[in-house]
Amino acid sequence: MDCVFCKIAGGQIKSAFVSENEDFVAFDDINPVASCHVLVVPKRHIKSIKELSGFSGQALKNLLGIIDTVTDEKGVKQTGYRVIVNQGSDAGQEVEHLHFHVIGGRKLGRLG
Ligand code: DGP
Repeated sequence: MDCVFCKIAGGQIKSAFVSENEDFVAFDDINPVASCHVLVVPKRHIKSIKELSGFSGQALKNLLGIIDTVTDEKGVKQTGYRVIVNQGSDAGQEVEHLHFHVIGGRKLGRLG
């Protein structure tokens, strides 16, 4: 499958991971909008947030756990951060492999 996030998660494209666990990898966004802009990506190819219902309880815990680790690593855990999923064309989703943007390190504007 020609999916850039599968290749990063699988190591075919070399990337420094901010964190990794059984189900997810986290790496810096190539086009950051803040000093902390990390993408949390499932290792398994999952197209969209609509498929998240197929995750086990442990995988969901691992999702929250890796977000917690990333925000700690990036020093935004106390100051605040935003977790965003762009779903579909109106939201501007570019990569069709589910990913959570973890953004922080500055005052963030209103959503919309
Ligand atoms: P979205 O619009 O939610 O689909 O955001 C996709 C994000 O993925 C965008 O902020 C740029 C990032 N991105 C795309 N290709 C690569 C890549 O090859 N490496 C990294 N690190 N980030 C990428």
